[in-house]
Amino acid sequence: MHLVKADVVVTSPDRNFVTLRLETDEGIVGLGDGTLNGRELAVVAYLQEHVVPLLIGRDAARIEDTWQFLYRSAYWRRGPVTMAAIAAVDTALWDIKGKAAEMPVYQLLGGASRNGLLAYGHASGKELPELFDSIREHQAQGYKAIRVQTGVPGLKSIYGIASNATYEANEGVRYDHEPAQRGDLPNEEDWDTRSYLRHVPTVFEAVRNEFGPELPLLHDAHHRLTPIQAAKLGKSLEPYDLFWLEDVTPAENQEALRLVRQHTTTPLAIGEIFNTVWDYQLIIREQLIDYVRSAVTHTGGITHLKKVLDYASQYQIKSGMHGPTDISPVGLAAQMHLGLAIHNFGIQEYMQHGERTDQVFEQSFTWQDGLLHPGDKPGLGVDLNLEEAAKYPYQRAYLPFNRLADGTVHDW
Ligand code: KDG
Ligand code: MG
Repeated sequence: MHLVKADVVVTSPDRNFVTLRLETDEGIVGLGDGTLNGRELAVVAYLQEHVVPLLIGRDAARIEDTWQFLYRSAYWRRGPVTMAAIAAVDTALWDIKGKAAEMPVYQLLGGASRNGLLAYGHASGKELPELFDSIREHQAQGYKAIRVQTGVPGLKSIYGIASNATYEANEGVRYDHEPAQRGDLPNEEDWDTRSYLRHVPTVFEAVRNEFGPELPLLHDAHHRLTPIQAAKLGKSLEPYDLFWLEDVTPAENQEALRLVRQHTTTPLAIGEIFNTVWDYQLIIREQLIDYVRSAVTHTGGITHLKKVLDYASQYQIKSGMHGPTDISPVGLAAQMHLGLAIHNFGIQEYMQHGERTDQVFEQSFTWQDGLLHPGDKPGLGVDLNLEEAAKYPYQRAYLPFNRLADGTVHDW
């Protein structure tokens, strides 16, 4: 079975998505997600200019060989653009293999290791009352684990707090809490580490007092701290028994986590901006983390992320795959299949896409009693409705960035 067609579909129903659509000579269609939030067209160009011409005529069954060929023959390795493009091809080939075998992808990966995937949602509120309402709403929707983000005194806007109120009010659609804001320039936000470090433990104390000790709680520091600040935060959150503390230090410096680890037993999660197993080499071997945050979409697809997670399993490190809305329904489905199959699944981030997105991507997963399941349709279980997709052309969008009070650019 050979590939005869490869189209890169860009659509922006609630936000931009990049989907690779492969077709075989037997008429089987496979989908792969290559969305890189705020840099979408770089992946489109990489795919269209450099990858698609190499795919036509290739044997669709040779997933590992195609992965190695795309990775090694480029000579230039790693990086988010390259790895998202390879992920799109790899995921689409798994979709094709599942359809050809008439099996859901998780069966090809060894079959289910569990009945469903524990998922966490994003509760947020600028102040405590809004935050508590948001946690209750998530519980009412069935979430059994909840990420908690709040405002910080003195800061106007901050990562993780819904800034979609205006958009919602104006356009009547649900945007999300992780905007790559549509527009010609990125939004500027502000940041103050001392205020954040003082405030966050008080929020978790209030949440534990209100919701009790059982509810698994997570928090994302989003790369904004130095190692010693991160160590301090981990220590100060210990009484509130977090499920994990995410991205405490900028991901580039993996050795930073040694220092954090020496000071705190709060579990650590990292890796949503990592692309390969080599980014994890030191922190997995030295057991500096507890959860791998990589997404199928940004880590070379199912083939490569499975290798990362198999390596992690030797050290009792589990998966915590990245699942905000900038992972498309295709990418999310791919990681549900992977998460269902591997033994060292930990938790799946699940933010829920908007209605328009769900019309463009027809999905067959289930979400019941706080557990996700990818469903049993052959392949990934997602169809792309091309007519719907064509209604929503690409819109330029940027992630926000931070400046300190003195004007210095800071991690967002
Ligand atoms: O595109 C950036 C988002 O994917 C990121 O901000 C989301 O940190 C994130 C998370 O944990 O979901
Ligand atoms: Mg994160």
